[in-house]
Amino acid sequence: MLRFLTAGESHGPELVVVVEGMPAGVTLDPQAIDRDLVRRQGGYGRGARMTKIERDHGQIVSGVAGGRTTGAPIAIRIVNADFANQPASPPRLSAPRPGHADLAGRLKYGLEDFRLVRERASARETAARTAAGTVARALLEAFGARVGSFVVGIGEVTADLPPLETLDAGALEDLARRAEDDPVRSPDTDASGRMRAAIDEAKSAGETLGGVFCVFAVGVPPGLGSYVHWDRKLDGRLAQAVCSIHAVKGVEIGPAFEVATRLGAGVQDPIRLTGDGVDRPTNHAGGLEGGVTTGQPLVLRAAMKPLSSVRAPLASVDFDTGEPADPPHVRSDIAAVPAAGVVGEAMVAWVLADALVERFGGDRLDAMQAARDATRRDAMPGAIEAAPDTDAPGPRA
Ligand code: EPS
Repeated sequence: MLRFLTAGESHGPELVVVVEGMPAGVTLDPQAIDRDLVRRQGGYGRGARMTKIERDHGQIVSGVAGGRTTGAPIAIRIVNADFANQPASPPRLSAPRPGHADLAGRLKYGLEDFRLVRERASARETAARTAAGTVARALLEAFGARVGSFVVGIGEVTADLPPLETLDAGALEDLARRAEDDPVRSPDTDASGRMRAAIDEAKSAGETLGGVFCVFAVGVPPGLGSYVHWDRKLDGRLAQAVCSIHAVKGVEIGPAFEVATRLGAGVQDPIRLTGDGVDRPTNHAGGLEGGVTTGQPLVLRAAMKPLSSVRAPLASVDFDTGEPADPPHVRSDIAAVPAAGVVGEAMVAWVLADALVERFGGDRLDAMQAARDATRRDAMPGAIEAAPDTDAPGPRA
């Protein structure tokens, strides 16, 4: 099993992530961690901290030797530059901010200073997740799988994109390449201009914006996940991982909400014979059937609510005085959808890497690749060589 834990507060000295269960022998480029950290830090609509203060860098402290993983836990540190700017005793926050975890933190942990909740609930934690995601990507790459993302919409502006179910691996990667060069990570440059204008308008009004991003994975080996139990279904595992990103409130696999409005026959993905196996002309299923990867591109979209720090007064209560209160407006990003897409990549990469380890064994890369090679012909019509023992007792199909 692959797992990671992060530690650290938003304005504390640093963030730390410990990745455990990575197989030995995976090539890990330390600069790839920084590249992903820089991608996450950027995006038009970020606030002063991201644009002026932080320069995120991942320092690998264990688990990698000679550029390869050793099988030992991999610890990575990311310093918070803003720690140096913090007062020795920051003022107490006694009124919870609606939309943030403040009130939940009091109800859950009995914390009286809402600042203590905010410190750990902050989306700053996603920098550490991004570093874990880069480690996961390194394993995926050894299996020919790549993860990418692009922004679909910010506020009311939506990119003009082809229907999701028609996008093959090449088309998805092309969209991501275009998004990579765009200030809001939109592949549609015309919509990008309107998204930035909407962000400018929101900023002047003291407002914030949410949006939708798409994350995909191509080259994913078929057979990851399982249909036999609810908690092994990969669609559920992906939705959990992506929904755990700060401010993400919804996740759909493939064009799920659109498919829900149509008749059944038009939204299945036929199975066709080709010279060397089978193929699927469409991908309404988003790369998963029965919660198992099909080998088609895995495609999901996530909806992010507008960030909760707005200038307009929001009704709250001062828990020290018991009086109605307006919590002070604090520094914030205007829109963090481009960043959330990068974090989405990290979470999807993580879930897929975990499923790879589960399917092919997780001690060493070469043994995993040999196990993968042994399953390759299952995708071809014809008998499967090492079929399960059909004489075993039990129900017959
Ligand atoms: C965040 C508030 C802002 C964002 C922060 C998330 O930080 P601050 O309160 O220091 O201005 O910049 O995002 C990050 C620091 C980051 O690395 O993404 C929040 O309240 O969640």
